Amino acid sequence: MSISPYHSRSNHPRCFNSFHTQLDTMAPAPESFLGSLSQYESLDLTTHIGTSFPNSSVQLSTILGSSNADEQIKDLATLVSQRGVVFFTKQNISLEQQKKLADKLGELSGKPKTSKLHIHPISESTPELGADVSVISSKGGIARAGYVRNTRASAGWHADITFERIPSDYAILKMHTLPKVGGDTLWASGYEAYDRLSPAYKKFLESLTAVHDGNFFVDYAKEHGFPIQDIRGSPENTGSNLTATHPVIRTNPVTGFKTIFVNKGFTKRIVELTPDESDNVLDYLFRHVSENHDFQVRYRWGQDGLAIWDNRSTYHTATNDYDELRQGNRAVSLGEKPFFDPKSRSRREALGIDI
Ligand SMILES: O=C(O)CCC(=O)C(=O)O
Ligand SMILES: [Fe+2]
Repeated sequence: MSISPYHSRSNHPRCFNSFHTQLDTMAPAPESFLGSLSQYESLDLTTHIGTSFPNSSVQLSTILGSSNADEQIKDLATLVSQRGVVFFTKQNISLEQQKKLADKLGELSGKPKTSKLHIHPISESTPELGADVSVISSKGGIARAGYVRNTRASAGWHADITFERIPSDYAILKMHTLPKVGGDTLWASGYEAYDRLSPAYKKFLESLTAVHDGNFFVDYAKEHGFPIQDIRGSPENTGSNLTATHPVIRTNPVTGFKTIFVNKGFTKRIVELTPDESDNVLDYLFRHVSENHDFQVRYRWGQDGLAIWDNRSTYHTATNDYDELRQGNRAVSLGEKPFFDPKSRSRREALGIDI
């Protein structure tokens, strides 16, 4: 059963203000995004982002081994791209299966054949699991390389590895070690961030490109004495200069929706603007994402909880409010070279959402 604002009559977004008096005038609910996954219990955690499969009887390891695995994984990719992030409870999936799933999500939703799992530039710091897995740890490494204590929590908002010429489509994080309380993760919707802008501002942003820079990882590697990985999952992701230029508004090829594609973690400069103008626009967009809590979802992890997100059209940030060990493993898949299709539609346009 699915409990979703888009699927259930009483929660249909068009009806929020008028449900009791105007049932008869409601537009039909848009199609479900679940496809073959509708056989499992799921619920949407907020209107704009986040769907959860709360029952641990739903195991991704079983889905991977099922006779219609490809159909279910393709539907999962669609669901993740539509809802931004999808959560699973108490997963027994192995690391090898997690990597396979990350690769298949993109493969079955049309990524280029040359796009494999990402090898993080500083993954040499965790050689024991394989270069295509990132350990996400409170002790150090990838998740801590850019972290500065005593800055605002909102400084942490990012999408993964956007400094790559071929950045990520999907990422899967499974948490195996958690503090008793704290260490939540938040995600925000890039689709809804775009949809909240005025038509004039949308059009302005659609003409721009931005530089994304991950060279702080190079500094971190130097400081800790390990080399930079210079071949990173795609023939285009090579070398040790971790910068790329991408469109500011990007089309997600799975949904066809427009999304804002700049993030506080990596985006440094809008190419077509003066430095002052660029700072001003980027500051506005970063605040737009971090200050609109009505297109964010906050997730409290449970033991062996797992999240899958679409890095093309969401942002995320961890919550640094604990001091025990917190650890998980992440697999990041590479997608397509980011593009903007001027004929693509926004999520609100396509789904007829008007709340
Ligand atoms: O620690 C977290 O909750 C998220 C870390 C992160 O940014 C990631 O896994 O990509
Ligand atoms: Fe991340």
